[in-house]
Amino acid sequence: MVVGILNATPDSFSDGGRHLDPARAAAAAAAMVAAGAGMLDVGAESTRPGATPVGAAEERRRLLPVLRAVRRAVAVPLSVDTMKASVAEAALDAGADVINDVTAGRFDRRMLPLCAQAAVPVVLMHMRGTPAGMQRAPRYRDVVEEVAGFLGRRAAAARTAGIAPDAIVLDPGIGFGKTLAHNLALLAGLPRLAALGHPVLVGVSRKGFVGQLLGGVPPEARVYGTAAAVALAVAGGARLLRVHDVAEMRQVVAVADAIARAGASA
Ligand code: HH2
Repeated sequence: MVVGILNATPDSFSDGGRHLDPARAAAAAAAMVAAGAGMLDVGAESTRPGATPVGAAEERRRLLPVLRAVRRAVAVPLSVDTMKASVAEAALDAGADVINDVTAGRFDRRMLPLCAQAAVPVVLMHMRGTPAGMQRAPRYRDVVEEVAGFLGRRAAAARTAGIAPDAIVLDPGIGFGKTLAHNLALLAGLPRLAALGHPVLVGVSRKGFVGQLLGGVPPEARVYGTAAAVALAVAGGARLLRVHDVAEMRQVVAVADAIARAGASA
């Protein structure tokens, strides 16, 4: 499934400032669904490296008008990218269907119980540190094993909180406290994460590691590089691909998935 990214933020690294206005966000959402997005991920706090955290009141003020307008505009499931249970609760009241927590329920202890009580799926992502400082010399002994261990523990915590196993989605957190080498190792090691038994979501879209591999091109010029990473993520077992360029990545996913399935049944 292709998950379209819609950031109701002034400062996101790629689409910052473009979808703060509810009417514009709704139009962008409808266009992404028409282009083949099976879900949309709406966020109101940037988590790019060095981003300034926002308070819950400000996050709700940005998010809710956009979320309500998007909810009226499209019928696909909507996930909300937040680490705060109070924001998640308001978002679920406004029609969200899934919670995407880049801290995997560690920032706010009320997050996993809330998802259990509301019976909604949750995305649990790996991040080393916090967005403010996470790119300062991150180190791992074995990044794939450490991320797999972390995600396994967080999935267990989610099950203990009462979330159904098939409602738990795991995400290696590409770019969150990782060097280029760590990101590449994780993408190459996706089968190890898929073997944890939960659907895997991967977010590589226009990210810094793609720019690094392409000599520093800006986010808008990283579409083909993103396509390569998306194709190999599908081959590695990713089931959900979080992307900005929905029409393009829909093609990439359709072809990569067909080849991966042919290989699996051969
Ligand atoms: N990446 C970003 C934000 N949220 N959530 C999940 N589950 N996985 C990711 O890889 C992920 C995420 C960062 O990308 P973006 O939303 O485009 O930028 P920003 O954080 O600047 O808003």
